Amino acid sequence: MQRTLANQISENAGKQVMLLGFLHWKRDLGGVQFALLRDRTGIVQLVLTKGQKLPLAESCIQVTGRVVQNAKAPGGFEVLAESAEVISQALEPTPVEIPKEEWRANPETLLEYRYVTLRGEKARAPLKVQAALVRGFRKHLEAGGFTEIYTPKLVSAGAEGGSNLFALDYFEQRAYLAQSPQLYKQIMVGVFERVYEVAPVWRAEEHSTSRHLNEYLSLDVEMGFIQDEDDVMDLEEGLLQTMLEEAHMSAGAEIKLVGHDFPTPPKEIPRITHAEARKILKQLGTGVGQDLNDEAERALGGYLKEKYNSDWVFVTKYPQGVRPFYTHPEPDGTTRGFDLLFRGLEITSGGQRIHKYDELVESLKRKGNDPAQFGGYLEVFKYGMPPHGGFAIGAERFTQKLLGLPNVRYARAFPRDRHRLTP
Ligand code: AMO
Repeated sequence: MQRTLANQISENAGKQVMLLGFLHWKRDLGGVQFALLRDRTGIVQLVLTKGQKLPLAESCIQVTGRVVQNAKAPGGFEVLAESAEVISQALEPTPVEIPKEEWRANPETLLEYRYVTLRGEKARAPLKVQAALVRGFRKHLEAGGFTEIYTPKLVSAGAEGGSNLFALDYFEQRAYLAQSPQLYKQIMVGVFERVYEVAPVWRAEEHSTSRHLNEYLSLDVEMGFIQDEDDVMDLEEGLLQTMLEEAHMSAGAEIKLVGHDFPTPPKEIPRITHAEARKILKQLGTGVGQDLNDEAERALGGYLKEKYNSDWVFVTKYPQGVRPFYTHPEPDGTTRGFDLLFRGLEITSGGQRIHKYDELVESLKRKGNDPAQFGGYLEVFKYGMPPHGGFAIGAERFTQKLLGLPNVRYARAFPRDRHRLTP
């Protein structure tokens, strides 16, 4: 008999089915036993008679039986099981009860036993939504003539500056884990004009926060022959629409399960300059530094929601002091660098880049870098580089904010943070 999946139960009402999955939960009520079987698509309620013996929760089972209607069962149907065979037996009870504890248990416990707690429906949902977002990302860019690239993750210099680099021994040399594919994606603009990458990056963040990971998935885009950074923001607007549509389409059940107010795709995102943002924040009485701190980002998010009913805002024209060396400067001391805030949190940085050799060398020096260290990157600017720009979306942070997760760690299967290297 062919396998029936949990999400195909209703269309099989009255029929005999064979299910494969994990024993999610069981309860013995004397004369009759209830159980839940979980597969990749969802959950099915099983009704078993007293004699049928069930293994420990999370064992893999094969069940055959008839589908009947029951308004009280999840999805309105259940299976009267005639046989339940164990395919792979769980050897021990799970450290937390998967159906019950997934959100209520202490986060430390959830993360420590992630290899099994991830099986919970609500625990796995963000990963499914994220996979859909990434699929939308690829889909939109492929349609726009972008080529997927794969850049080195072992590098000789940091692209983003700062001290958050992981160093390692590379034979006789010092190497680093890539903080971003920034320099390579720019080089690849000279090859394909339009490129993107979906890959992990590493940041040695000393502090443990609910928004920072030490390893995260960076969704990177770079495109050539632009006028200015507005072209890049236009691209991101369309891209976000496709990403959210794909999530709605192929992870709608998971979005519903998490039960957060998932946004509608943004048609047009308000763009305000950094100087305007600072003015607004001053009026609101929020302290601001050169870079917008978390409190400022949150306050700005709240203000824009009220004023434009928008969950999204591009903050543009950041000052030179707070942007990396590759950012295209403006004569007035600002840059063509922007951030995208979603519900008061930065989920993207981007901008137009410097594409002229001399200016790049100058900018490197101004930021205290030794141009000799950037040899392989700098060289390419001697051979004609178009005006170009791009951005990167932090996949986990975006997923976290979209789904209202209390911690960015829940948007990564096996998060790496200040104190966690396993599982
Ligand atoms: P930036 O350093 O701002 O820009 O990073 C881009 C986006 O990545 C996410 N992010 C993080 N997510 C989780 N944990 C972290 N520690 C972390 N750090 C950053 C955020 C952020 O907006 N090269 C530029 C991008 C570009 O200009 O194309 C860069 O990496 O969502």
